[in-house]
Amino acid sequence: MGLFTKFYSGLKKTQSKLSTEIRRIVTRSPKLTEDDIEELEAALLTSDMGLAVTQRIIAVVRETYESGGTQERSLLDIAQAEVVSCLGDSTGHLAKCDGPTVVSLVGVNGTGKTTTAAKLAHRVKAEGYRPMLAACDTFRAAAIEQLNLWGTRLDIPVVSSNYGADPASIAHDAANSALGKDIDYLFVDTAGRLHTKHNLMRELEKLHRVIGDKIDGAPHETLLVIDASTGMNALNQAQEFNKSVPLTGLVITKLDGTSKGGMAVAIQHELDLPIKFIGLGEQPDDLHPFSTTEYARALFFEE
Ligand SMILES: Nc1nc2c(ncn2[C@@H]2O[C@H](COP(=O)(O)OP(=O)(O)OP(=O)(O)O)[C@@H](O)[C@H]2O)c(=O)[nH]1
Ligand SMILES: [Mg+2]
Repeated sequence: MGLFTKFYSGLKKTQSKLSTEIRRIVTRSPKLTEDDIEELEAALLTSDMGLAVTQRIIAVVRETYESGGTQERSLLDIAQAEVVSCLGDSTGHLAKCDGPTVVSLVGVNGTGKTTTAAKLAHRVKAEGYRPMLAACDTFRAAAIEQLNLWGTRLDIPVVSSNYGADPASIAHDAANSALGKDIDYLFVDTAGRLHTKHNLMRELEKLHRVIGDKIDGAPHETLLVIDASTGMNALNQAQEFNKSVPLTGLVITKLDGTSKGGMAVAIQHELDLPIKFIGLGEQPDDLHPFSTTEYARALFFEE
């Protein structure tokens, strides 16, 4: 299945809501009225596209319709082109350096960090690299078993310890193990934490410091994992996490379960941080590099 087909089926909820609304507006009358424009604006905002991008789309729609260009370009095409022009044409990828590349997954509780760590490890393994997982969530019940299960299922080594152990000491051990075993990618699964809890943020800083002492430049990627249903509160999460542990990118998960898939557009537009991957399901293959053009195509696809 090509990337577009995957995006399209993963974003079905958002796409069908948007296209149904837009088709309803367009087929109602041959000419767009002020009411139609308002309804279009509401439809875009309901998908969590954000005010800035929505207003850009609306401005181009007005311009095109006022200059009589209705026949050439449908509303869906205009919206798609505007989203690409707002976000630029880019596709997410992971950094790779000499020796083990360390990728830390951080974020608030339940966003999909552990699943994303496993999916990423699975992904680089399929590309021919040697991955390893570090179970640095020693806090939440069953977190260690959860990562170990993924390790068994995907045949990927996991470094873990006991509940209550210092996450930084596991990171230290995992770094040693990765260096000793010629590992290409070490994925660090961290505990969920609220960005407002200062002691937990300090703990995360320590973990990163310790791993940086063992492996030059580590962590090379710090990815904030965001649940798509969070909406604009994600901006706040990103800003606060970024103050403690400089982020290199975002992963947006659970886009398959929401009709608010426009939030990826708003987030990418508002933050000076790339969305590197998106989660479109619970299975190992359901993580995809974020491509702005394919995403925009899938959002505004006309069946
Ligand atoms: N539908 C869907 N479910 C997802 C996706 N990513 C993760 N999940 C599910 O979300 C739930 C939470 O995922 P975890 O990976 O445990 O989340 P976490 O951030 O590690 O959670 P904590 O460690 O408790 O903070 C699980 O049931 C996952 O299967 C996704 O992209 N789509
Ligand atoms: Mg977890």
